[in-house]
Amino acid sequence: MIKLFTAVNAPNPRALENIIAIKQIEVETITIDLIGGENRGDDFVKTNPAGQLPCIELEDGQVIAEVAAIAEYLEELKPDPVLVGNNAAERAHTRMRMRQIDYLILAPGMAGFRNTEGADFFRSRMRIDKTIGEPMKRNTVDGLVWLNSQLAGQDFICGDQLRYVDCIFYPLALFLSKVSIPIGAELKNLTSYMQRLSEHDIIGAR
Ligand SMILES: N[C@@H](CCC(=O)N[C@@H](CS)C(=O)NCC(=O)O)C(=O)O
Repeated sequence: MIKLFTAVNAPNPRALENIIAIKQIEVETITIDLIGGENRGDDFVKTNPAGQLPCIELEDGQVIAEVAAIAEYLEELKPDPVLVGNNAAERAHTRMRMRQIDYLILAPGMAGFRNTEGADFFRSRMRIDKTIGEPMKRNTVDGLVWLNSQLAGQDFICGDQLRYVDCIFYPLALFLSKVSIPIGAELKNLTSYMQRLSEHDIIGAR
């Protein structure tokens, strides 16, 4: 059985748990103490050299990190329900959206948080530079404005179907909105989207 290394109350682990639950894939769950730094300890870094969560370990011992890469793997393992796409063009579209969301919103958003409100927590884990925090947050807000425009007339990030990008974006954006970068009420397409996802029985639960 696949082993899932996860953590409580953390948005990237939550994103993968969403995908696994939607696809109804049975996994053995191993909870790592992220707050206590177990993910950065010698033992766990042997499993995932990136020292982050989540990751999965396959039956042959191979470890895969990065939620989007794991989502692609799980889609090949169990294509139904579809979370990447039904054909080559749909799959490319989903991957395009994931890259855009990562570059324009999630990467600057997490860097913004880690270098401001999160600095004391992350200082022992990575290089912290408070001068980059606020510019990163401003870039994130620009990304949110862009995403708001892209969501006009559609229910999900890739169109009218839920994709793994939604499973990832929602918990990350929710987390960032609570701790660091609120979503402006004027971004009506985006706030409606967040409301819609909060009503999803798996993604919005807890
Ligand atoms: N891009 C990675 C992000 C992983 C990540 O940032 N995980 C966070 C939890 S939300 C983490 O491990 N933080 C603790 C740390 O970096 O020490 C993914 O898709 O899995």
